[in-house]
Amino acid sequence: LIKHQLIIVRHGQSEWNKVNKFCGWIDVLLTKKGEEEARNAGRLINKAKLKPDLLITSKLSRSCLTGSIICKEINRLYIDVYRTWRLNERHYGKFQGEDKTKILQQVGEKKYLYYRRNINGCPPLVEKEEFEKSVDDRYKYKEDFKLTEEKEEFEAKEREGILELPRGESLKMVIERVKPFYEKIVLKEMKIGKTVLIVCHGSTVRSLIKIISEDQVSDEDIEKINIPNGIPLVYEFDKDLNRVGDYYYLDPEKAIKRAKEVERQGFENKK
Ligand code: DG2
Repeated sequence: LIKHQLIIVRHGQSEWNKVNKFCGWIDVLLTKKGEEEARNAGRLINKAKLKPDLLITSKLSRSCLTGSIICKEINRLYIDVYRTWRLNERHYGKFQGEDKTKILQQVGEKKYLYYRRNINGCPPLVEKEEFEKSVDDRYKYKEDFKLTEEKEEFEAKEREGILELPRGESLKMVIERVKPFYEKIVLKEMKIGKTVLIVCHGSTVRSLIKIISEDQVSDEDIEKINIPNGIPLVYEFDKDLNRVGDYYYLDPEKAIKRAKEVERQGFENKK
């Protein structure tokens, strides 16, 4: 019997998705198309009669804005919001701001695929000084509201550990920072009965899939998974928070088509 639902969405098209640039931790906004994709995600959530009680986003504007647009569309702007750097996109190191086709030509197809999709593919790191320029006060600890007791404990640890932010990451490194958040916050919130809506990024959605479907999605499988913008996927759980079946997209047809386009990025300059 299904008791809990978890909804996960990649933000709508960003300004840099549109122009084929690696983005990572660079903070860009949504395009008009991206805003429409976010509204559409809201409509799909409505249609599925899902009612999120808690919105979780990364600290990057494209995810925050997508979350707000969805909540407006589903008429639930009042729900609690939690934002965390742990759900930020994978730090794309020195590739951030670079054209995908240019990097493909520079490193060749094999390495390009390795950097983008292999679980161990880590881009060259940005220098410490360069990184510090792009870090602002959003990454300083701030308690916004109280969720569960575990959250307080988790955030106390967070305060100690937050000094070392990433300067380039593989998916494996992303999984390491997302996993404790999923276990300590997301699962605990679901346990007390909340339907959680997570709005994040291509690689953080992939890391969540790897964490939640661990027994079913191998390191090789995850390499083939591409996440479309703005199409919610849903996980269902029983009362003991055991996963029931695998995740499904609320618009499966469109999800397959859009995921293909994401996979082809850099190979053809499709908008
Ligand atoms: C994209 C993902 O992340 O790029 O960092 O450029 O989800 O924030 O748009 P998002 C980026 P790919 O790994 O698909 O190349």
